[in-house]
Amino acid sequence: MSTIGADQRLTKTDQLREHLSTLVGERLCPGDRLPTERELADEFGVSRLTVRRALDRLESERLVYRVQGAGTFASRRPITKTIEFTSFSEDMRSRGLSPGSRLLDAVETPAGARIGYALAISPADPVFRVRRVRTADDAPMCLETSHVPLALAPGLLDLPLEGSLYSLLETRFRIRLVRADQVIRATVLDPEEAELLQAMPLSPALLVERTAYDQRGRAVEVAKSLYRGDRYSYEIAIERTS
Ligand code: 16G
Repeated sequence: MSTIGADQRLTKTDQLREHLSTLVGERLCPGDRLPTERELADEFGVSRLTVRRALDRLESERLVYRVQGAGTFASRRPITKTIEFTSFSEDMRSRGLSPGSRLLDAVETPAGARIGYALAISPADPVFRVRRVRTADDAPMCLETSHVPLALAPGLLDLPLEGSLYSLLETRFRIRLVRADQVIRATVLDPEEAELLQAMPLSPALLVERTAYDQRGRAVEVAKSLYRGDRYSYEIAIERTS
């Protein structure tokens, strides 16, 4: 029997919750079944009520999900995003996941009014538009459309676009992106987006619109990133300033 109750500062429910959260995070794969309530109660020498409360917490934190009559299962953990300027590739690597891309299309097109305004160029000026499905450990995570002024990165479309766009901008064009304005909205996937992200139509998603600037303050990229709502989340550290 494993012991619980040695740490006086935490209730038994809290201790069991911590233990199970480590089990789910480190030893179980998404979809694996947890031991039954009875097994957990026996193993840890606690009541079934304590077990149920610990599982309720994990369920509300979306670390596990329950299926009536079948048991409790480890969830696919959402990837948490810190508010730090990163590329998709850096973001995924920092979470121990392998980033990837599937190129949908890459074209040269006039900027148009909205993108032109954000990039501080004329609506008639050409931009490159690159659409990619971004993957983490080969599973679709995000649908991304980036616009970059042709004048800043001539020949961009002749380069391999399956890797990191930001690395290409840095190594080939000496453009280092350092800052962005972002708007984050809740949305749902339309049928085409859902198919590309291998999700159900109308399932929830996070839409992030970004204008990214380089070290000289030039707007270099206007992008839309559409993340699967069940796989991605933002973590923001906030502090009281007064
Ligand atoms: C991030 C950016 C996106 C950029 C991409 C480059 C957000 C919301 N968006 O996904 O604008 O195009 O990184 O990533 O963070 P890459 O260098 O791996 O291609």
